[in-house]
Order: sequence, then structure tokens, then C-alpha cells
Amino acid sequence: MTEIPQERRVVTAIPGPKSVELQARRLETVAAGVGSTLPVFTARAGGGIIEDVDGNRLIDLGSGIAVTSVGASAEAVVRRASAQLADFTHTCFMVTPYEGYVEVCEQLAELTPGDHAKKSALFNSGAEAVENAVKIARIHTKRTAVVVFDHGYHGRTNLTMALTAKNMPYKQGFGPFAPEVYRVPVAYGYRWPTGAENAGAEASAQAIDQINKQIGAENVAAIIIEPVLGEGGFIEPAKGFLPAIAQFAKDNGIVFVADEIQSGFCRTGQWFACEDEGIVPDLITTAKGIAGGLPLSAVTGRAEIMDSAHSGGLGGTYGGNPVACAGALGAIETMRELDLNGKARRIEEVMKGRLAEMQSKLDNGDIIGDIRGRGAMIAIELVQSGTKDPDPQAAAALAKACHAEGVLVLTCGTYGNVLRFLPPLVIGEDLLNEALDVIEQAFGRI
Ligand code: PLZ
Repeated sequence: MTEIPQERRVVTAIPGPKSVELQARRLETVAAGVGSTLPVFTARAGGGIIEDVDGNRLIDLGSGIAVTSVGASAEAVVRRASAQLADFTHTCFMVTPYEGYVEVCEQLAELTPGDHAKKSALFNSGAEAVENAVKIARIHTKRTAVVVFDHGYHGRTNLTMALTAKNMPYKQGFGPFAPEVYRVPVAYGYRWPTGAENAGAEASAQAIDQINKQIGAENVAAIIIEPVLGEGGFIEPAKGFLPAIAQFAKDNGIVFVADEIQSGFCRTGQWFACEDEGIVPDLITTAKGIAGGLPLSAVTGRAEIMDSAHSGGLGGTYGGNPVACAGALGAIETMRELDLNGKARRIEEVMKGRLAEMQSKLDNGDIIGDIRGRGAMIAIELVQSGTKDPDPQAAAALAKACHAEGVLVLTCGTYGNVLRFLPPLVIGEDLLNEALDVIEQAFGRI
């Protein structure tokens, strides 16, 4: 494996001629419904760099949507997955099992919050993990209702579309959606009508009141929440909100599910974001960062809940594929060895410092309405100057200006006005600062 130089290099227009040619081919045969943030075709990637087919090197502040936390070609991931590939690619764990699957479940039991007995089941995608968490909660409680939150995102399958808040692009035209899904308020501090300081107490009271009055707590199988809401805009529920909801779940025999698919595995500077307020979820869903880019997801939780499903009730042909499990063991090894929680916390320090400086010193810095997030899950919410009115055009224009200069950033948010930063946790500090220089310059171009 050749090391990719950790430096930004823009040698053609972005996208360059080879990417443009590939994009034309792609449009002929790839369905229009599958989009791409930036149609620059990748040649190789690693550390904090994505190198394209035209020889440009982009600084990666996306990690393939919070996946390649250890980098896109981490040594331990490549080594372990390659060795596994040579041994066998698949048997199906449901036909003849293998050790890697068990080892990943052992790691999950050790790393997830709580010292109770835990078990896991492995799947392929985040959506599949969430679907299975609902199956497990329903069979365990013998109840059907599922509670989710404003601005929540849980996937694109039929059930997870129902769980997801935002209509466009995720749901529009794709219904009807799965029944028995109910949405309640979340403590979005920046936009809470009576102020961020009241959001935790008031939003949790409202959510609990709605559950009691509109659903009946005794009918609720699961409450599912992202401890930091990802696609919805990197919203950290105001302090006190998560503990109140978790306590309510406990008091009412409801399975509390933390969807840590985006926020988990060192992303926020802790193994799992729910640790921030000492939450111990009954079930936790993980994917993305778990396997360094290989498709793997998991549901982990209290052994007695996980064991509620009858033998044969959970599974899937590829769930816990041996190559993906080997990749996960390599990714977890890397996270431990390089102290990626510490790295994520340092990324927060650097990014929040620089972004606050931009907010106060740039002529148009006041369009940064909010700077938020934890670890290497940081965002700025863009608003019309002097108001809190969302400005999605500013987010799109900033992203475009960064892309042109070779810095890959993503947008998100219910209002499309959030610029989010998800660097690989292994990114070098110089490269991170260079990306921040480019972001700063982008404000001068919009
Ligand atoms: N739960 C919290 O963030 C995936 C979606 C990108 P899958 N987020 C990225 C897109 O537009 O499709 C996600 C998540 C949380 C569940 C999921 C779903 O994970 O692996 O994409 O199915």
C-alpha cells in the first residue's frame, strides 16, 4: 500500500476532465435517485486526503459521512480485512459461524456504556440495525408504538423512513410509511422559543406529555434518539433532555434506544456520545465508524432484551460478514492505539476556536448563527444576517467555494442551512488548519 501525501493539491478544475467524463458515463447507467455531493471520482484515499482520478488531492472533512474515522485505508483495517479475504469471504454466520463475529460482539460489550450483561447482533447497514432494534424492542415489550424525535434521522428503508423526520429528499413520494411511529419535540437549544437554557426541561416535559396523552406510555415499545442528531443538523439536545427521556423510558418499561450510528466510535471524543450525560441505553445501534469503511452495523444491549427474539428471528445473509468483522477489529484496534477519542477532542478545540474567530472577525461572520457539536462532529448553522432565519443558500455557496479549492465539506439540517465537518480522526493538525483557512476564505467569496 502506498502512502498518500497528506497535502492539498488542486491541479485541474474541480471536478477535473476525467471526473467529468466518468460522471457522463455514470449518468447513463446509475439511477438518478442516487446523488453525489461532489462528482469527483476517487482514485485513492487515506488519512485526511481523497485523491481523485485527475490527480487532485482534497482535504476530507466528510469521512464518507462519518465512516472513515480511522482513515479510508487504515493499516490495521487493510491488513486484517485482506488476511480474512484470503481465508474466506463468506460462509453466512447463520450457516457456519466464525470467530470474527464473536470478537466484534465481545468488543461491543466491552466498549458500550453500562456494566450489565450485553449481547449483540450484527447487520450490514445503519438502517438495518435500527429496524432490528425495533423488532427486538417490540418482541421484548409485546408493545408496538415507537417514539422518535423532531429532526431525527434513522435511514431510508420503509420503517426507517417513517422514523426519519425530514420529508425532502428522504420520504417524498415513497410512502405509505410504516404505522405506529410517533414524533415528539427535541431540545434544539438554538431554536427553542424560550431560550436554550430552558430547552432541556421544557422539551422533555412536552415530549413526555405527548407520549402520555397521545400514545399512552404502556403502548410504547421503544424510544429512539440520536444522542447528537446528525442529518438533522448536528443538534446536541440541551442538557437534561436525554436523562429525562431515559428516566421516563425506564419508569415505564420502554426500551431506550440510542442511535449512535453517526455519533459513535470516538466521533464525539468519547466511545459513544450518550456517555456525555452518563446515559446507559437499553439498546444501542452502531454502524459507520465501526469498521473503517466496510459495511457493518450492530444492535447491542441488555442481554435479557437482546435474547427476547426466538432463534432464527434475527439475521440476514450477509449480517456480520467476516471481512467486515475483520475490518471492525482493525478499526477498533486503531482507535485504541492512536487514542482517537483524544484526537477528536483536539479537533473540537481547534475547529471551535477557529470558527468562533471567523464569527467575530469576518465582515459576514454574523451569518454563523450557531457553532456546535462535539469532538470531530462540528457544525455551523447559517442564518440571514441579524436574524435566525435559516440560510440554506449560504450553506450551499460555502460548500461550493470549499469544493472548488479542494476541501470536501458536507451540508445537513432540516432547513439545509448547516455546514458540517466530519474529518477523519487521524487528520493531521496542519491539514485541518489548512482546511479551516479555505473555509475562512470561502466566506469572502459568497
Ligand atoms: N442512523 C443516526 O446517521 C446514516 C445518511 C446518508 P445507513 N446517515 C447518513 C444518506 O443520505 O443516506 C444514519 C444515521 C443515523 C441511521 C442511519 C442509516 O444508516 O447505513 O445509511 O443505512
